[in-house]
Amino acid sequence: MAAATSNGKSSGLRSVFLQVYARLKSELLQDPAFDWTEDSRQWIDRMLEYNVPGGKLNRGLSVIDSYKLLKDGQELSEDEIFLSCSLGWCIEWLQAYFLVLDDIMDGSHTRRGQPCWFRVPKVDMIAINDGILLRNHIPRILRKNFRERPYYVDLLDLFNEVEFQTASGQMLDLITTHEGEKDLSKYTMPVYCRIVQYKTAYYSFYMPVACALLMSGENLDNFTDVKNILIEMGTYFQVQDDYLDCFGDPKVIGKIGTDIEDFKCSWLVVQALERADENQRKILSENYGKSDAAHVAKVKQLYKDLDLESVYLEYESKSYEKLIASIEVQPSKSVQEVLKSFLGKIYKRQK
Ligand code: GPP
Ligand code: MG
Ligand code: MG
Ligand code: MG
Repeated sequence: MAAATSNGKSSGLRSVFLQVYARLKSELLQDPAFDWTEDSRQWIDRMLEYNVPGGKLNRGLSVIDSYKLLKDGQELSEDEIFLSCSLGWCIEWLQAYFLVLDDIMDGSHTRRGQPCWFRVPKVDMIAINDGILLRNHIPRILRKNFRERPYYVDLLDLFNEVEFQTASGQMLDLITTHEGEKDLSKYTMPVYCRIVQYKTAYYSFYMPVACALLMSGENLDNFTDVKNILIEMGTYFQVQDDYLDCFGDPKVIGKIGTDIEDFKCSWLVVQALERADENQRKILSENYGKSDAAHVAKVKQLYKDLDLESVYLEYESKSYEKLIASIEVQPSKSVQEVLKSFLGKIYKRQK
């Protein structure tokens, strides 16, 4: 582990991070609270390998990056590296739990370049229980490794709060779809922002920085400005997700979009509705939310006719400028660095 501590390069960090994953997995597979059999151990091992480490790992790695920046670039001890990596993995576990269930709810086909877990032969609805287990692994990792730390209770509280916010956002995402099916004009920008703030921004953006702050001994109540900036960043990130769902390359993003088929309140449909004339609105209401390729193609053509690509590029640069401006008025230089580093990871992303 020591070799990678000194340079702080992200490739080295990544390999240290993956070593910590192997250790956490092995601890979970020997959890004394369960009477393991060969089959059950194999199942969890395969389920974890399939769902936990295969993503971009942005959220998890951001905990370590942020913690380092908060320590003003000081060398981290072995202990600090292990702890910050473990918290990073707790967020990756949370993400795996959400994605396994989200893919069932969205009827998705692929994720991270492979079939969604519930589509794997013999998995099917066992995936629901696997999602519950992934969720249960988090407090077990925290108990084993953080129980004696002064911020243990705050960590548990953070994970509980953020899970609640995300599940509430998922509910909004799902029930808004029913409203939209009755009346497409319900899809407006304020409705959209509320959904994505809850379903994506808290767990993907606020959470990694909040973990690093807690590890640094900070009180999260003193960081509401930082939280608001991270929520803005999370909203921008979900706009990118929605854009890539339709216009991204599935080979690059690792998943095939389903937002049009699923009648989602996506950023693209909100923008289209703001710009469509009567005839174009008719095209939308006749074709949006249907699963066959011909209907989907009509919606995509309408997005092209309305030049939503330009609207998106404009939105990207405006959001970036706005975020940088609010970051630069932050009093702490190291907090500025944390936020800028996070923003740099997602600006103009293709995957
Ligand atoms: C992303 O939405 C939101 C989540 C993954 C949160 C799910 C929350 C649960 C409580 C299950 P998305 O459906 O747009 O993501 P993707 O495009 O990756 O499927
Ligand atoms: Mg989904
Ligand atoms: Mg979803
Ligand atoms: Mg999506």
